[in-house]
Amino acid sequence: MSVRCGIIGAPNAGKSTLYNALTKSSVPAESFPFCTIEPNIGSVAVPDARLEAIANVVNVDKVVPVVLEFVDIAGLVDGASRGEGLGNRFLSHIREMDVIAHVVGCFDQQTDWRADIETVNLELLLADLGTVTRAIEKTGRKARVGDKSERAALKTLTRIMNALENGERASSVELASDEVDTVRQLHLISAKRKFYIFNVDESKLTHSEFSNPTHLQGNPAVAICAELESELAEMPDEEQELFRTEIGYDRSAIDSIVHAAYSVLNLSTFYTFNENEVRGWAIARGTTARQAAGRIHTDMERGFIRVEVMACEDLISAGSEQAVKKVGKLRIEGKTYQPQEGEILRVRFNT
Ligand SMILES: Nc1nc2c(ncn2[C@@H]2O[C@H](COP(=O)(O)OP(=O)(O)OP(=O)(O)O)[C@@H](O)[C@H]2O)c(=O)[nH]1
Ligand SMILES: [Mg+2]
Repeated sequence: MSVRCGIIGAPNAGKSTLYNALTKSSVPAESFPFCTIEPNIGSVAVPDARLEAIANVVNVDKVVPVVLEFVDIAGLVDGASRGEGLGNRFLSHIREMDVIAHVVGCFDQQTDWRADIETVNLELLLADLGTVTRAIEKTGRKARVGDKSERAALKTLTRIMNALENGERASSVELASDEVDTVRQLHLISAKRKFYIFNVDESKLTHSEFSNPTHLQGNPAVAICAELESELAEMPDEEQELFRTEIGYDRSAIDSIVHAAYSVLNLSTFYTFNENEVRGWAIARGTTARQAAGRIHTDMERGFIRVEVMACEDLISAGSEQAVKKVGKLRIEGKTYQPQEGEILRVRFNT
């Protein structure tokens, strides 16, 4: 189970350096434009101390964390949507992502990072505009031969086109429930949730200019130092922690990024365990117990009877499932129950 995160930004923003640090792989990161030629896909376990704690209590060795999947593509330059540079070739990979991480390089005094943000965002809008325009042509042909649903779709698409032409993201267009599918099918980049990653100089990590910028249209931002992260990635875990404490920056890039991705996607984590493993799952808040069961296995959703729920803190402090039951903190819930952050679920179902 993974959350897919597409890394975009201007050339030399530090995307590959960050990607390497996160995935500890070795994608070449060099200071010339378009160092990244093929998109790179890598996975990172979401750090989660609760998994280990649960595993301890229930006495299993194997923990399966939530995974963040990253795709690193080439930088987007002015004109990318018309085929300039290489970034555009990989936008199709970004279309498959759940969330967009826009890396902004500000470690070098010379870069005009505000202009870089504008350029990248404009190219993304133009790329979406191309997608919508093609969809309108196709839908228009069908609408002319009198298909009613195609005529409705055409109206929706035209509204999206107008918004994009006004420089607004597709996500800013309010859609009626019967319009959602038409837009979803296009996988527009500007319809996706996004957050900014400011790649700053180590000395500026705690600068409020970057940790709390106000000009990002409500999209959250985190500040990291890709170079520092790539040095830390080489160290053993305990050393990394010491180092971070020493420089007064105790939040790792992956923690910040997970936090941002969870917040823009409105995700929460629940857990399951059996005699073999403890597993973490990320679901959108508001997902029902039955839908959550479907994430584990489609049979569980189909044959759903009820779910037994406990807070992982209760299990950890009580020391066993039996003890949780004894103090009356194991609850039985039905299919419409909405699991809360940190709960452990045991789904009962008919096979
Ligand atoms: N000083 C400093 N240099 C950095 C930092 N992050 C990246 N760099 C350098 O900037 C250059 C470009 O970094 P990359 O990670 O390749 O940039 P990119 O965004 O992947 O570039 P493209 O793939 O060409 O779009 C490299 O020489 C990095 O070492 C940083 O935080 N501080
Ligand atoms: Mg790169």
